[in-house]
Amino acid sequence: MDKVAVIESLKTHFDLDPKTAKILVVGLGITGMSVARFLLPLGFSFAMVDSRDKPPINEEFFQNAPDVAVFTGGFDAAAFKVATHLIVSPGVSLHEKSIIKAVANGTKIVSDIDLFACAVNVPIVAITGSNGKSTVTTMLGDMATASGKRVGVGGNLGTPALDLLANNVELYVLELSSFQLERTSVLNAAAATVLNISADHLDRHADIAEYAQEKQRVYLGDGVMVINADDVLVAAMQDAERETLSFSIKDKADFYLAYQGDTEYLMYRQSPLMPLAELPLEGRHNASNALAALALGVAVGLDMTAMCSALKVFKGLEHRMQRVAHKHGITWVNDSKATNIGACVAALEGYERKVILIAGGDAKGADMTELTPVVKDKAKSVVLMGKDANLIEQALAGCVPVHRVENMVQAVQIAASLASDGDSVLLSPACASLDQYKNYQDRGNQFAQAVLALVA
Ligand code: UMA
Ligand code: ADP
Repeated sequence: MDKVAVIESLKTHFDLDPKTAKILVVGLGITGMSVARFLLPLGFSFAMVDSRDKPPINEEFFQNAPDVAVFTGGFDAAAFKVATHLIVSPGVSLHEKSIIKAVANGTKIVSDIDLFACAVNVPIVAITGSNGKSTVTTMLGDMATASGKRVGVGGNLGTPALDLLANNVELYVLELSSFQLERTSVLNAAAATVLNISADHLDRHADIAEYAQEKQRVYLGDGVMVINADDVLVAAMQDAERETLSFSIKDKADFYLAYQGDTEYLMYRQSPLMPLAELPLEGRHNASNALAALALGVAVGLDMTAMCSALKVFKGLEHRMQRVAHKHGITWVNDSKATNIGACVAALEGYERKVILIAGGDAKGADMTELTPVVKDKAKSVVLMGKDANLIEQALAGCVPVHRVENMVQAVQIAASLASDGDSVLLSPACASLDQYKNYQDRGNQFAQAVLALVA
């Protein structure tokens, strides 16, 4: 990293000058720590704050950075008052009183993604959307590696963007959440996409229009816009002045699906790329994900043959439509990462025969009646648990038998009693997990354990 060039860029875009800036890093999670590791060697003075009483503290870092003041157990008013810049972690709402007050007093908000964009001089691919971000980000990372590129893959996926910075990287692929995007003003990705928009995080965004607007920020700059032509909210984001690549699983687009003879192919304009059947993932939504990844790859010059080879061996990610067991004619599928309605709908739509659905958890303010038509069409019964089970039960009233349970072991037991030969039992909760589980992985693991114990 050329420190002088990075500081110049930070000064130009954010007035961030190590000689004058007083930075407050908000959040001591992995984002906050990646920011701290970035700022320290550039000579910035900064403090850190976290509202939690016991946030994770990296002792080793603070031993080597004795000048960095740390405030925990609330947002220290004095720390906010003196700050010229706040670098706010994605888990902290911009509607926090201390942040609103600071902004009103002229303090600037910067994100870790802004800092990253100022530090990078190789292409960035930015991926957002309500569903499929992690899948497409990982797919594209694999495609880049198969094309012989040294690639850094992370962001909301897990590794904070700033922790990816390395001298030899030729391409960065970032998954970005709406929280990361809402506080980002400099990105200029070489290629970017909003994969789809469906209701999510409405407990943190005013409404779906505001949520879509935050997602649209992924297209900031003048890079190639990769547009999902099947999604009206995304298609409306297209800018006629900008270079665009479209994808669709319904109609003709730059990347689309078409039959040649009896075989359905992934297509790029007039060229068949590979048979869809060679994509080793369940569900039409994964065909959409593959087309999006191909479009992004073409936009940054990856090799088409290498990209298709990577798709043919892509195994998918854990907790997304993952087959856990097939025993006594019953298939058990873990889709615990379906933390919103859109993902659950996509999962159900992939089935030809009716399934037994296990759902429920924290609905995050979403309107559960959006589940009703597809559940009616694709589920023969529904097992519900968690904080918003009532809401879902009301939404499904009269259209499908509903069974209420307290925990995953009960859910699996009752699903087993309802299932017969040839059925699938699908955990696709349409809700966040945090009301009952550590995270969606924990929920998926508890499902898998209960299933394996039952079928053993
Ligand atoms: N928190 C406080 N007070 C604070 C700071 C944080 O209570 O002062 C809480 C937050 O509400 C949250 C937790 O602490 O519950 C962590 O928040 P954070 O902003 O410190 O998060 P990081 O550890 O930095 O991780 C973040 C992303 N987390 C969130 O957006 C909540 C990670 O996405 C991401 O992988 C990581 O940065 C690297 O970029 C996780 C996530 O759940 C996987 N994302 C949401 C999603 O995918 O739906 C958006
Ligand atoms: P994200 O990172 O956006 O949460 P993931 O790839 O982790 O996306 O998948 C999350 C959930 O969404 C899973 O349940 C998965 O089966 C589902 N999903 C993946 N891609 C899509 C898509 N294109 N449309 C709808 N649902 C999808």
